[in-house]
Amino acid sequence: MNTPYNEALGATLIERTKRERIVLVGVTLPGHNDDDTEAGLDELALLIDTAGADEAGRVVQRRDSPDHTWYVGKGKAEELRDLCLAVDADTVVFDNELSPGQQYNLEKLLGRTALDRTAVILDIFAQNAHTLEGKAQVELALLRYRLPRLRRGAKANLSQQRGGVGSRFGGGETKLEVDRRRIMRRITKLEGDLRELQHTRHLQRKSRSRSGLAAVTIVGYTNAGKSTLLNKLTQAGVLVEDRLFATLDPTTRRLSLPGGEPVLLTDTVGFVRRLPHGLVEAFKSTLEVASSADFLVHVVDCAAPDPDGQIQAVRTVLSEIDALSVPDLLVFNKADIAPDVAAEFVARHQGSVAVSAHTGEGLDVFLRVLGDRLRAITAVVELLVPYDRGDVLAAVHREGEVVSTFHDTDGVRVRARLADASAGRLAEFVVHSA
Ligand SMILES: Nc1nc2c(ncn2[C@@H]2O[C@H](COP(=O)(O)OP(=O)(O)OP(=O)(O)O)[C@@H](O)[C@H]2O)c(=O)[nH]1
Ligand SMILES: [Mg+2]
Repeated sequence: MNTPYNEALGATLIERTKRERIVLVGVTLPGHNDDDTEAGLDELALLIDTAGADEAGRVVQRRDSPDHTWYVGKGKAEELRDLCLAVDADTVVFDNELSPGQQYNLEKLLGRTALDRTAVILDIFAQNAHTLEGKAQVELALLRYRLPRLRRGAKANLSQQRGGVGSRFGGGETKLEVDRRRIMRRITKLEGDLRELQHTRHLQRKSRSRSGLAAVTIVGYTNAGKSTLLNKLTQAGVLVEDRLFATLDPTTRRLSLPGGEPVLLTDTVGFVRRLPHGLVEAFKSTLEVASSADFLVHVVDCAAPDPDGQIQAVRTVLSEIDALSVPDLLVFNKADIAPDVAAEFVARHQGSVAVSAHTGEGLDVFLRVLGDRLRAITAVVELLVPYDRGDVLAAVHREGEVVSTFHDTDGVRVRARLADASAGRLAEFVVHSA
């Protein structure tokens, strides 16, 4: 496997020949209970499975505050070391965020790689990035994560020699200064590349908004069924997998609503609880498809253990990228396997709908509601189109929804719902806007 950031570190990655065995560690801090910690560890287990490793055991502890040196207490850290030996674990992963110092101390004590949740998420993103932009964004996030963790003289351990999740985040650096400078240069280069890619993306978006179509972006927790929904509605052929973060790069397809008005529907990267801030920062340009959309379709997995928590986590990320003000529609998915939960959530969230992107159940209602909601946010304008401008009339019909037409003496008076972009482009024919 060739991950993008090897180049930056001059490291050679060994093929993943075996699945790593990982011990998970969760700490319950004040304000949380043990169930929260277990739920966090269940999700971490899914994350490490997606990253290509197996859970070999769990350790939990309740604490008033993290220990400065090891995060857990000394006794617990020693217990962790014994467990690692007993179950032959390669790596330990904390569900909580470790400081570079804690990570270093733990690795010394345990004799194995110690990672946190952020590192695992970064690793999954690294495996799933395919486009130039996606790869650059992941590499940037990884290097920013790695920079404060570079250190002198730490011994390469077993899992580092084998490759795998641990090898890409642990220590093992000797040429400290050289590496640090090289990484900083690479970060600057990537930031420049990304600015350029973002500029291109803005130009593309501009030309798209000139098309006058409303931009609808599908958002939601990872594995909620966003890509399945896009595929079902538009035969987009986006990869669908029962794993986290299957999609990183946005895909856009044209979709005609029941009223005939076309919209642009975009599927993009999923969110997760405590999505590392550095990653959100690095993925700003990808996430812009949410903040710059006219409308968001928020897909929720009803079969997930805690749909409410997932809705909240998605909204937290949306607020981080300034997308909370974009109007949204909650879509409760997987109603085929969790019909009771779906019904309960629809009853609780006014205006929401239940669907199964898999069977297609409920999609007719979804499309009708989506059309209604979009109509409610697009203004009705009145245009006076001269009789010799059949092209303008055609554009109004193509891009908007015609409410009424009246053949007047000086041309056709058309009342139509038009997205702002269309109305702007046809401004010279607009005689009245509501
Ligand atoms: N039973 C059932 N399974 C579904 C439904 N929608 C999606 N799935 C399954 O859920 C899993 C995730 O679906 P995706 O469409 O890849 O989910 P996503 O939200 O795009 O996920 P990421 O791109 O990884 O964030 C796949 O195994 C799908 O087959 C549904 O309505 N019913
Ligand atoms: Mg997807």
